Amino acid sequence: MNELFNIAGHFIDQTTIESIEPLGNGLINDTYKIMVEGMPRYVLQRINNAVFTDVDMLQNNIEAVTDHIRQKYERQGVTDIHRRVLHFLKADTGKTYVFEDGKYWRVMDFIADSYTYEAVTPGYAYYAGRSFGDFESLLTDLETPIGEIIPDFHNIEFRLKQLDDAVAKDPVGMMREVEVQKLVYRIRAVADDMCLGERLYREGKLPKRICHCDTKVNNMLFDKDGNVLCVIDLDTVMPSFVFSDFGDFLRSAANTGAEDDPNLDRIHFNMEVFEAFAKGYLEGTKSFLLPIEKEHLPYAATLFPYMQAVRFLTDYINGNTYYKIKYPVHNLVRTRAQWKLYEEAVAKKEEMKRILSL
Ligand code: GN1
Ligand code: MG
Repeated sequence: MNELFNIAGHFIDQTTIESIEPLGNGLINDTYKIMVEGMPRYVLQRINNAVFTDVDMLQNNIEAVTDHIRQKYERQGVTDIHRRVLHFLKADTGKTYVFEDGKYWRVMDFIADSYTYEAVTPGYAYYAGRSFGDFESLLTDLETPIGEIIPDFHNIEFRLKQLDDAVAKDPVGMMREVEVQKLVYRIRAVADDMCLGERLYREGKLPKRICHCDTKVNNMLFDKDGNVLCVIDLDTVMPSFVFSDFGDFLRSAANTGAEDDPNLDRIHFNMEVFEAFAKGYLEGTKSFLLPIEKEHLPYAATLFPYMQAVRFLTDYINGNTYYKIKYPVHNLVRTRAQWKLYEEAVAKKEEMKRILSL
């Protein structure tokens, strides 16, 4: 705890802090809220620098994105800007992060009276679609270059290659498990189809845009009436296909079960959430979305559970070195759940096309 108080002291007056408490369910960074006068006032985060190896680039990206959005809101006369876009504090080092004892930390303002959800109703999904669409739209004219903070982050060919490497090395002997072998087999059987996006890109047909790239439901703040206040967790903002934001939101929001649900019977793909989210997303992106991007949104809805299954299984085979886990087979349970969701999404592809009038 003392460590947290000392770190916070680089950003704010340490004597005003009442307590520092854990916040949220992120799988990568460690997040805390800093309590001042009985209220959460700031968010303190330890940046996982095994995942984000270039923290300077990371914070430059985030500052460029938040400054750009803030300026646009100012020009548009938006009144509650401090609730609509994240604001990172400068430390006594002049940067928006500090490095101490081998760890990186940052502090941002806490947005009061805001809520995060692990599941949403279709109504909320509509607002979320609109907000992620608006988010991409606001960034189409960003001139500051945004670095690819995790190279090939949503490149499924690369993720499959990582799986191949894990299978070949098999560092902890997981390939002895028949279930793991079967999952690898199933993943590989459809791999070519799932790499469609990368092929379209190489053929020069599909653009990359500045995307959020981690559009899980819980990366968005809502107000008490269900309106979206603010898009959060901006670490992975980088050039990607729009499929990233469309697909990853549905991966979490359209899943009727949990991301790591041990009961596969609970996992279905909710088409009402799909329809509402797609409506909002298409409205938000109407100024720039190309027909080829729209046409492949159903593919995106299947790609993200697939990619997440590949990533969770790879981590399981590697001995759980990337994602935080709560029990030894957590990554295997997550893989099963994501695979089930992938199958459910595939079964709904024709219906998705109908809804999108494709
Ligand atoms: C990670 O940190 P968090 O929980 O928002 C991951 C995402 C995965 C997600 C799976 C940098 O996001 O890509 O989709 O877990 N972020 C990174 O829940 O790998
Ligand atoms: Mg998050």
